[in-house]
Amino acid sequence: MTSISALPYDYELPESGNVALIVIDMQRDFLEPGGFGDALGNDVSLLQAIVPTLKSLIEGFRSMGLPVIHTIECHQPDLSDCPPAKLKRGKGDLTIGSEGGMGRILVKGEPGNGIIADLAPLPGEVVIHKPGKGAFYATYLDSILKEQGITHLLITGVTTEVCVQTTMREANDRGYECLMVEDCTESYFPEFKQATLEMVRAQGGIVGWTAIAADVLQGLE
Ligand code: C5J
Repeated sequence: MTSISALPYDYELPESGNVALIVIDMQRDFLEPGGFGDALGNDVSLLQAIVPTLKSLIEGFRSMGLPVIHTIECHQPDLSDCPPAKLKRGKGDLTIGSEGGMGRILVKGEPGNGIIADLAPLPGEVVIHKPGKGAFYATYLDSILKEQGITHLLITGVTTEVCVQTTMREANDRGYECLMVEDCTESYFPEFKQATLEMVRAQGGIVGWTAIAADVLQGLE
């Protein structure tokens, strides 16, 4: 039994082979100056700050032969997979499909839609293209995890209160034991990150656990 020091109490893994690292939406448009997040007036340096720690965690998983699964929030070029409600949300000039600083916003294959170079997926790693905030909605993620016998998910990426939290809640409802890695997730709004971490682990871990990356790596070694 592997045990990771976590909140609200230690997180236990029956066998290390049952765990996957989920890296949510570490995309250029959310993290780089000139991208969508920046154009909306957000401070992207907040999100960039987690990259070194997340990179170490990803490399730790790779060195242990454990699966790393990446996600990308994106839509088809004709936006046929974008619900009208999502498309018309917000009142700014830039919306999904608009021409942004790094190509069309949230459109599959555009430069800004890709994962940042520092965290580029390795050949053979699963990359889930997701039209929703959660990584389970309208994707094959659940089948891929089930095929590989994965029961435990360590969840990272951006933004904490949107795609990361939605994915963790979707996973929890599907029966996965989930842990959010505190220093490998970030929000443009620090108070939203803090609130998310607290609500996840409240009431005895109602959605799951939280822990820092160093404790995750120590527990898995
Ligand atoms: C957002 C995300 N915030 N990856 N996407 O729209 O959290």
